[in-house]
Amino acid sequence: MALLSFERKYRVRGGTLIGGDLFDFWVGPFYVGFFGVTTIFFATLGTILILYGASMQGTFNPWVIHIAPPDLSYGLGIAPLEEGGLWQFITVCAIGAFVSWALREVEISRKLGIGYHVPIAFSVAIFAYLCLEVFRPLLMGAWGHAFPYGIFSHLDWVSNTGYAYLHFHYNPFHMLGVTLFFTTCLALALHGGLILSACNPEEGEEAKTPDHEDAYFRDLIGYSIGTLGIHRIGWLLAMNAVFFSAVCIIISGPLWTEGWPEWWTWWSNMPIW
Ligand code: BCL
Ligand code: BCL
Ligand code: BPH
Repeated sequence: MALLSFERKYRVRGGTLIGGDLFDFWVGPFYVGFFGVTTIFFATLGTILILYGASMQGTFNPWVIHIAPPDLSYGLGIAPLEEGGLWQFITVCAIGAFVSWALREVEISRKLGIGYHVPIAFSVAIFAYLCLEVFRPLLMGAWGHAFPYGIFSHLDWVSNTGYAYLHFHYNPFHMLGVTLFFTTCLALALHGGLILSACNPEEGEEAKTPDHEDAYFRDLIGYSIGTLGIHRIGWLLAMNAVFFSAVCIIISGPLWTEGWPEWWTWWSNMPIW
C-alpha cells in the first residue's frame, strides 16, 4: 500500500483511551490526543519551573543549573519553593509528562492496531525514574535522597551515592545491570551490521534475503536466532538492563546499608573454598 493511501486509511477517528473525539486529530505529522495535550502541559510547566529556578540562582549556564530536592530534615514533607519545593513541583510535572507520553504511545498503537511493545519498554525507563525519585526516597524516609536536576549535579549525586556504599561495582544487581547494558549494545551492533550488510547493497547488486542473514550466523557461530528472535531478545535485554538497574539502586539503603564489598562475605565464608 502506498504511504499516502495508508495514511488516509489509518488517520481516522477512534481508539482513544480518554476524551473521545475531542483531541482526536493530527497537527502536521503529530498525533495529538488527550495525552498529547497533557504532555505539552506538564513538559512546558516543568521546563518553565526549571528556568525559574535557574533565574533564582542567577545562572542560565546549562551545565551549572541545579535544582535540589529538599534537605533531609524535611523528611517526606512538603518544602518551601526555594528549599526543594521547586524540585517537588518539577518532579510531579516530569512524572505527568512521562506517563502522558507513554499513554499517547498506547493510543497511537491502538489506532494502528499494533502491539504495545514500545510503551511497555518505555514504562520500564519510567519505572527506573520512579525508583530513583519516588520509591527509594519514600522507603528511606526523605525526599533528600533523590537526585537533583542539573547536568553536573546529578553526576555528583551518582558518585556520592556510589561511594556511600564504598564500592558500588560490588552490588550484584549493578553487575547484572551493567552486563545487560553491554549485552544490549553487542546485540544492536550485530543486528545493525547484519541488516546493513544484507539490505544496503553496492550499486548494481541485489539486496539479499533473511536466508543470507541466517546463513551468515550459522557459518560463524553455528546458530541464528532469526529475524523475529533478534527483536525479541533486543527488547528483553534492554528492559532487563534497566529493570535490574532499578533493583540495584532501590535495595541500596532500604535493604543494604553497609558497603557492597561486605555483602560478599557469605560467599567467601562458604566452606567449599
Ligand atoms: Mg543522566 C549523562 C539526562 C538520570 C547517570 N544524563 C546524561 C546526559 C543527559 C542526561 C544530560 C546524556 C544522557 C543520554 O544520552 O541518555 N539523566 C538524564 C535524564 C535523567 C537522568 C533526563 C532522568 O532520569 C530524567 N542519569 C540519571 C540517573 C543516573 C544518571 C540519576 C543513572 C541513570 N547520566 C548519568 C551519567 C551520565 C549521564 C553517569 C553521563 O556521563 C551523561 C553526561 O554526559 O552527563 C553530563 C540516552 C538518551 C538519549 C540519547 C535520548 C536523548 C536525551 C537527551 C540528550 C536528554 C537531554 C536532557 C536535558 C538536558 C534535561 C532537561 C529537559 C528540559 C527541561 C526539557
Ligand atoms: Mg553505576 C546506576 C552503569 C560505575 C554508582 N550504573 C547505574 C545504571 C547502569 C550503571 C547499570 C544506570 C542505567 C539506568 O539505570 O538507566 N556504572 C555503570 C557502569 C559503570 C558504573 C557501566 C562503570 O564503571 C563502567 N556506578 C559506577 C561507579 C559508582 C556508580 C562505581 C559511582 C562512583 N551507578 C551508581 C549509582 C547508580 C548507578 C548510584 C544508579 O542509581 C543507577 C541505577 O541503577 O539507576 C536505576 C535507567 C534510566 C533512567 C533512569 C532514565 C529515565 C528516563 C526518563 C523516563 C525519560 C527522560 C526524558 C527526558 C527528560 C526528555 C528530554 C527532552 C527530549 C530530548 C526532547
Ligand atoms: O519517545 C521515546 O523515544 C523516542 C520514548 C523514550 C524511550 C522509549 C520511548 O518510546 C523507550 C522504549 C525507552 N526510552 C527506553 C529506554 C531504555 C531501556 C528501557 C533506557 C536505557 C532509557 N530509555 C533511558 C533514557 C535516558 C537516560 C539513560 O538517561 C534518557 C535521557 C531517555 N531515556 C530519554 C527519553 C526521551 C528521549 C523519550 C524516551 N526516552 C521520552 C520523551 C518524553 O517523555 O517526552 C515527554 C517529556 C518532555 C518532552 C519533557 C519533560 C520535561 C520535564 C517536565 C522537566 C524536566 C525534568 C527532568 C527530570 C530533569 C532532568 C535533568 C537531567 C540533567 C538529570
